[in-house]
Amino acid sequence: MKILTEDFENKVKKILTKDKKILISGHYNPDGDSLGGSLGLYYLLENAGFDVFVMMPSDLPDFMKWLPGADKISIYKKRKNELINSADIIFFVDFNDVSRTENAAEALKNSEAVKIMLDHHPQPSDDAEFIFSDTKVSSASEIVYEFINMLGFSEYIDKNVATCLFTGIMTDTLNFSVNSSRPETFEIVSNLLSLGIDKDAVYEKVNNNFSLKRLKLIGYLLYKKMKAVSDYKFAYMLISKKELNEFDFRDGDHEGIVNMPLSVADINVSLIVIEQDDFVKLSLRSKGDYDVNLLARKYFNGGGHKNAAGGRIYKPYSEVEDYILSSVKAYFSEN
Ligand SMILES: [Mn+2]
Repeated sequence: MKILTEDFENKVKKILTKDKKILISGHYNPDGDSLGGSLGLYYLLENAGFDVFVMMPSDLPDFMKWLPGADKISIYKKRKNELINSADIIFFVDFNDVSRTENAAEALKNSEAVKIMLDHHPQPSDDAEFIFSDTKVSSASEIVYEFINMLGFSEYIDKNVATCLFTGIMTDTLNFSVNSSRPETFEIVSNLLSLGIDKDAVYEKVNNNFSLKRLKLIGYLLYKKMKAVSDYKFAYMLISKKELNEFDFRDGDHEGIVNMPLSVADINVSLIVIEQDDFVKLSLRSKGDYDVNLLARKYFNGGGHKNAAGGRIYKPYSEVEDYILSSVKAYFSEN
């Protein structure tokens, strides 16, 4: 499913002129793809002589703060409405609905700027006039690469652009283990590598850059907290606020942890539940045809991709486990 607004290429080329002020926005709790895609596009447009700036609705996870341009990102706060209101063009990178920007959503929605969505999540909303979205593509960063080529701007891809886009592709494919069977993905990676990026250093900084406490948290979760429901080949873990504090848990720490139960032959769906102040946050992962996007959309006020999704439950933490078990049971009996 490739959604390209009719005559997208010509219309966007006409709009994208150097007298315009361009804002690039990622999603709330930005991941490697949203950051890599946004910063790659940022450097590209800057190299090409455009007036461009980057905003994220919330802070970067620690393991992404080394990215080229990370220090140039504005983190959205109410006063940043000026930033949004001054933009003529706004790029949405790696999200399909403006609600994914949480606290920045209202200002982004109300802005009169022309909005261009560069994404790969299913069912893009009509929050952008121009949509370049393809669920078959590994990452929004890969979409950004295709977008750059479409504009005829590939001569402006330098080492910074390449490092950012590579980081997005690598992280969204879990180091090329999922969503990376299209030959085009590797052709793009090959082109990025030829620009002299340090692939091994990117891998190290992303994957081997965590705290000792996080490792102990993983041990604790897998040993003490993980439960498996063998009837449904499903595993889940709940983490309370108290436990989060005890292990100095940071945003982004659960990335990776939720994948671990899937290394078991008989587990096809994994779910991690994290208590927040006003709600309970969920992260879901699956193997093969098990569609956690559907599960998250139907029961957990969320969504995402077939094999990776997120959601929220607006119930007291003490009631969440029962709700999850009944939801998963219902889901498996329907599908
Ligand atoms: Mn992505």
